[in-house]
Amino acid sequence: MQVTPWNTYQNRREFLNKMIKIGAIASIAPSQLIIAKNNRHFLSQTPIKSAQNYNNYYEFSTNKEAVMHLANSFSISPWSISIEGEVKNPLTLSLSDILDLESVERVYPLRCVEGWSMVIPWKGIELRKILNQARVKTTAKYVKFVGTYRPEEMFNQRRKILPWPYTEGLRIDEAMHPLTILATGMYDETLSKQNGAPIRLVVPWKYGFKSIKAIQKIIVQKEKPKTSWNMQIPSEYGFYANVNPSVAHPRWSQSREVRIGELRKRPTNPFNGFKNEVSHMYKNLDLELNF
Ligand SMILES: Nc1nc2c(c(=O)[nH]1)N[C@H]1C(S)=C(S)[C@@H](COP(=O)(O)O)O[C@H]1N2
Ligand SMILES: [Mo]
Repeated sequence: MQVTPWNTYQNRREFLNKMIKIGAIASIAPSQLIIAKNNRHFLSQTPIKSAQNYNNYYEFSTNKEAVMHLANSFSISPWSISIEGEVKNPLTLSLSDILDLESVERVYPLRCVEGWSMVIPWKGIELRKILNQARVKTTAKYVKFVGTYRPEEMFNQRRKILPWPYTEGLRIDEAMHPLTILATGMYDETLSKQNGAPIRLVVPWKYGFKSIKAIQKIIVQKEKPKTSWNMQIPSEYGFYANVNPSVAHPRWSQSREVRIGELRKRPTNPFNGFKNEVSHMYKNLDLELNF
């Protein structure tokens, strides 16, 4: 039997620890190489701990590491979502109604407008499933998503840092796109509170702020909805917010991003890698004006 000398063992262990610290192991483990549906890029998942410890969720805190602690006492049961507005069949679905629908699993990169990204394996349902169930009228042009207003549990809502409740919106064709999902889980677990439990939107070709957490209402409408970030700082956060490396944020470039766990920046992909799937929706739109 061959015995590994102690110092070799020790060195290897130190090397391994270092690699784990910088996330390099996670990016080469072959079992973690997964191809997103319709996406030709190989994606290695961000470690679950990073996805759960580093969160934007302004209702709780603007400190990313504090969110997981502050969201802990947020109560998410019972929960229901209403689908209303320009629909023939308005619905109120409980969380268990939603969990009974046909689910999908999707590995998507999440690109924050701040310049970092993570690769997260989601579980959820396609949004178009429940929009079809509500029977959207032909007059419908947009969908508005309303988050939760509960300042007694979401302490940061006592500060007027954003118009509350957190509100987002999509054009109807974007909402009906098969890549657009409502997530109820990630990494084979129930969605954690800091990630938007019990149910949040995920729109993979748009900046992360479009993917609103803890949704209570989905309102189909004729008018373009007013959205929280756009109302707060219209010159920096547009309605479309498609990931676009060639349109800079007024205060920083969007051409590259830091994948959490990696050391070097990587180039940002147009539409976050989903150009083939979604660019047809924007043929008649100036993407510099409609940022
Ligand atoms: N309700 C709500 N949803 C939200 C936010 C928020 O502050 N409140 N932040 C957004 C931003 S800026 C990002 S980048 C993502 C982060 O999602 P994650 O914490 O699951 O990675 O959530 C988005 N959804
Ligand atoms: Mo973000």
